[in-house]
Amino acid sequence: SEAATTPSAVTFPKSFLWGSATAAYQVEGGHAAGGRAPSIWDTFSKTPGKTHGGDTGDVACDHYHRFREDVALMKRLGLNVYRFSVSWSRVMPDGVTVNPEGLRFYSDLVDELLNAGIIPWLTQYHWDLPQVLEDAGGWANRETAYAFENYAVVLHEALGDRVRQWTTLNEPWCAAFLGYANGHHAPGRTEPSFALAAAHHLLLGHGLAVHRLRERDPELELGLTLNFTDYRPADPASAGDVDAARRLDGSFNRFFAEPIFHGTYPADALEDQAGLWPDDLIHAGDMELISTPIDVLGVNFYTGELLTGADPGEASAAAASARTEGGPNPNVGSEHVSSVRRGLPQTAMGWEVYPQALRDLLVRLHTDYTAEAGVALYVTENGAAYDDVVEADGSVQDTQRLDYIRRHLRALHEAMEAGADVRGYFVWSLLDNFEWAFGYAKRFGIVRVDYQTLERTPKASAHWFAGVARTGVVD
Ligand code: PNW
Repeated sequence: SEAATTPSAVTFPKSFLWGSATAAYQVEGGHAAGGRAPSIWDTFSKTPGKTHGGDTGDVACDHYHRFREDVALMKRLGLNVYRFSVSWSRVMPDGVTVNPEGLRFYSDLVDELLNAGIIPWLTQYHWDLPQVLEDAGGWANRETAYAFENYAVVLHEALGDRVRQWTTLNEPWCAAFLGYANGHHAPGRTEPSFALAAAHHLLLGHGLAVHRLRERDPELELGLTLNFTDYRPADPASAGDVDAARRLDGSFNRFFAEPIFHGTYPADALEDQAGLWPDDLIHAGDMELISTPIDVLGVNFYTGELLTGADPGEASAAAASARTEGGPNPNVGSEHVSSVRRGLPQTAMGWEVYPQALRDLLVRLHTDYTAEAGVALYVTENGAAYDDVVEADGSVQDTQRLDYIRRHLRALHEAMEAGADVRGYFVWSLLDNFEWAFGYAKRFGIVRVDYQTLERTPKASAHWFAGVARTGVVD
């Protein structure tokens, strides 16, 4: 009703989808259940010194055994859609042979979601490559792209009758550059040329899968999810700062968007990375495959950064310091770029809260890429880690997280008013979970997980978000 909304409340279209997101290795646990074999994240997390406190995803949120409870929880919160990823090594433990018991888990999950009236939104790859494929060279090996295509077909055969929203990759930047250049992520390699090979083969795998799935099923909604950071020069009058922002925008944002939408790597990024690209990496026809038309671009957004190139005295890896905790520079070809704080409030990850950047980014993506291609935008991840406090009554009053989500939804709405075709929003994450190298120390959930009892407790942000999903109104 009118009276219930404040004058500045914003209202989203009825058709707008409200969801939450997770990823297999971060929530499932059940690491050896039902014939699952190790992925690179099992290996990496069990390598001393790689994750906070040696945390692993062996148990995680035990979603593998508790998915029915988690679906019921989403239903109670009134969410329309659930973005989950499939553990490749659960479904194809040796990378080749299909494991029916692994597939059954996802089939049961999908049925449970559909019975609850929740749309299943499947991500094929959220960083957990089967270890056997890594042993054969991982994403640096071109064959992995073809294995990924076969994996797409296996999933589509088993789930395509019920799953219509299909994301090939989540954040190939992280998989390639944190995994193979910076080493903060599995497989923990630190070879710039491997990272570039991995990036190309990830994109190739995406293209092969989209091409193949489109042939099999023209009505499927196909896409991928990229992570974007809004990079701006700290001092717009400084040529060094302007160049720093251009470089990271090139190697992080445009590096993936340009091949997908325009079939080329950005010329300036290629120049910055000259001498680092392996010979003969790009075969004839690759770029056509990579730019196979898609329907949906998923956007993961957390922060915007100011950059400076002015002080080469600062460690080059400082560019990503807040996001990777050091290690070799993940931004291959962009040494001597570092980030400058805006002085804004930060989340527990050290990421500055700057919602305006989400509005600007969505408008830019619409203008530069998606409008012309007739592609819909979804924010497939947005959210924040905070050091939550459990009150005496057991509740979690996570007002900072609630405020983070509220402000980003308002920015998203502004982008829609400016013409961006954004059709849904997924909060990261449904549950507190295994935050990669940060282990269980960083909590992103709108639902608290007690890692002793595995009990789930919706936080204040979850109750608030349920209201948004029900009314479409953000106050
Ligand atoms: C994303 N960076 O990770 C992932 O898709 C999620 O699995 C993760 O839990 C979430 O964001 C929160 O971190 C990122 O360094 C990791 O730019 C690193 C970066 C960005 C996203």
